[in-house]
Amino acid sequence: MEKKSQTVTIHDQKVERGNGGELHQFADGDTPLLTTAQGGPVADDQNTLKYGERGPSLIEDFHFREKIFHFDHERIPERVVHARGYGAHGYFETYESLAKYTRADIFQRAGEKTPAFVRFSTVAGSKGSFDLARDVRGFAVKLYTQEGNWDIVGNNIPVFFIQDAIKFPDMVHAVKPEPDRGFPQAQSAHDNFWDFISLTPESMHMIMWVMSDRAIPRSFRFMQGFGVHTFRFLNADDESTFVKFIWKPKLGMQSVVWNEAVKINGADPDFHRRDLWDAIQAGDFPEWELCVQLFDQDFADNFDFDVLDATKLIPEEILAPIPVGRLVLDRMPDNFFAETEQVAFMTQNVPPGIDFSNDPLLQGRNFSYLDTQLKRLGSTNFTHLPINAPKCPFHHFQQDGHMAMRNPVGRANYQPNSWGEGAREHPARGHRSYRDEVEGPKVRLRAASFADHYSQAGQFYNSQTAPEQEHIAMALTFELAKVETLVIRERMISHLLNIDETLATKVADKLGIKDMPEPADAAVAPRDDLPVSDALSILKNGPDSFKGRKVGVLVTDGCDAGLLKSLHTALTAEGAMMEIVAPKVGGVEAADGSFIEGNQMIDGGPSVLFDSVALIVSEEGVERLLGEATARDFVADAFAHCKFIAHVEAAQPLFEKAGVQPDEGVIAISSAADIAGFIESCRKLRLWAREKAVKL
Ligand code: HDE
Repeated sequence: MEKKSQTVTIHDQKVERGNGGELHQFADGDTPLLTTAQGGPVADDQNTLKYGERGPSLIEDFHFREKIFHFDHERIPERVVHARGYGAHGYFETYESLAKYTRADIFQRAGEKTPAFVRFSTVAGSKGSFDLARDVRGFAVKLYTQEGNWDIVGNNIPVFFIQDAIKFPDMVHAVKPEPDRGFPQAQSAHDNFWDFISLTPESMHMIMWVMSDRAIPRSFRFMQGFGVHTFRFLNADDESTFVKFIWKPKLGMQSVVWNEAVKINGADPDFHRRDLWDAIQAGDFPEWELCVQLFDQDFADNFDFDVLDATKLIPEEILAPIPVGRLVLDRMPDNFFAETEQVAFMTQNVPPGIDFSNDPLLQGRNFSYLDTQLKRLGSTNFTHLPINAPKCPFHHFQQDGHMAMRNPVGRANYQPNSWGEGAREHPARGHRSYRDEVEGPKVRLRAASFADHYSQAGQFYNSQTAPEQEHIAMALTFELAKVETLVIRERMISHLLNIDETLATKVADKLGIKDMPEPADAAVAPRDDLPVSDALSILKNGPDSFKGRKVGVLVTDGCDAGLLKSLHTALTAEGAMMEIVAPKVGGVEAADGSFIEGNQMIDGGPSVLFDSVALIVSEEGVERLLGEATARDFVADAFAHCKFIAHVEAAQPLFEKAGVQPDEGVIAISSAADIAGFIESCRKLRLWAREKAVKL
């Protein structure tokens, strides 16, 4: 049948409708011509080629077949760990020359800026899992230095579960969904994980960290990063200094509470990636300071623990971190897949002047990261992808293979050659390894110096504030309560007894374990003389500013627009953000007749998405809110999560309805001076003193 087309106008554009109602918008003016991947112009992208209007499709339709073929192959294997991640571009700026310690080019000149790409991630969940899982966060930094790419593939926790890389597949299998049932997703609260952990005492220090608030960060912007292993700096004379890397966020650290995390995952599974996106789009560029802990062989020999053991850290009070530069993230990728998904981090990417230690975890990683790129990116030529290519000149004779986009030019593709062509190595400028003297038999043995699994776990716990200790106990209880096999719960209690007796007793009590087990057999007796390290606590190192945080303001028709404006001005001056939460996202009409647009409707903007909240409502508006469960939850959750709440007098009935007994963190505002007081309180981030009263 003859095609009957009809021209209609959509968004001021003349568009043709086919006889099935489908839209054909033709290339003209600025609209480019749609082509196949071969560059062939396409006439119709709405209908497959058929024999007759209602007849079978034709295999001859090369445009259709190419389009579907490509679509079918859009996915590449997700990372086996750290699948869910989010990246951003930025730069690293060197503070001072570190030539005394390292000849790495990046550390030679003060003020030098080096392009960087960072990818944050969770470990256990798959690519589509939620952001606020209780988990370690990956903190992987690629620095495109003038002497090749340097990847610091770290985490937001300075220690790890295991000491030897050979245990990694077991550890990861145990935390991933159980293989017979295929769940739980992105959670460690299940039998397999705790079975493995309870049979692996070396994981106890890490367990204290992942059960702490470090594992539920409020934002990537508010967490520390660690290189974890001991590395080496090598200077021009090949002298070695051991080094540990720490990234410290300029905005300070902050975490959420577990009940909040659970709700955030429902309200906004992309909470962390949205936060980074929003901050960078708003020009509020997150920043970290790179600090180094430097030490020599003497220090290593005299330190309480083995510096090659990745389940141990060196307390900052013993070895002060020295700031050596800053990392600023100021640009989101143009395309998530091309950059964040295809970025290939590798621990073995080190420039001259940076070298490895013999940490058996690091040594194993140096094999894994190259191997995994071939599986994921499908070709040995993954360095040809722009995100992975060095930004300095490079020359080598590697050629051909899948998707080879750069091949050697000229006759010589080998060295040495008689043609005088091609690059040559340079002993002075190239990467040299530290001339480490090694001796001993070939053995499969764990060093005796790795055997103390409990002392630093206890030190971590003892260094926390009371609310943080309580959170650890609650997290352990939550996780172990999901474990169905009683003997695993008990085994964990027996380990906790070696870490802290009060903690063990509390968790056992909450789990309803009546007969306390014996403490686990310890290869080395746990020490109780390790001093408190304040650097290990989040709350002891909180920010003294509300900068970078977000207030959710619940408004109704008839609200005070002037007060709202004053709040907005004060928050902007503090460097904080504000979002309007309204009964209808279209907005509300204020008492003075002005119109206030909403950013969220109440259902979509629960208080868990904000660092603190304000209730700027009218009496009539509140009347209507009292019947809304979401409005009551908004207030009840903000209170239960120990947030500061600003409110106008008219909001009172909402507190009653939400079952909230206002305390000093519930702050009445009616003037600019009150608002200043509210913001002053918000700098403390949470009113932890309330936590006992709300007993989450
Ligand atoms: Fe990884 N790890 N890992 N890891 N890791 C990977 O590499 C591995 C370890 C870390 O955003 C994989 O490209 C082994 C410690 C981060 O793309 C894989 C061992 C630390 C990322 C791999 C470890 C990390 C990875 C999976 C034990 C903190 C994400 C996909 C010896 C210091 C990087 C990939 C990104 C990713 C192996 C232990 C951090 C399979 C064998 C310890 C941040 O190669």
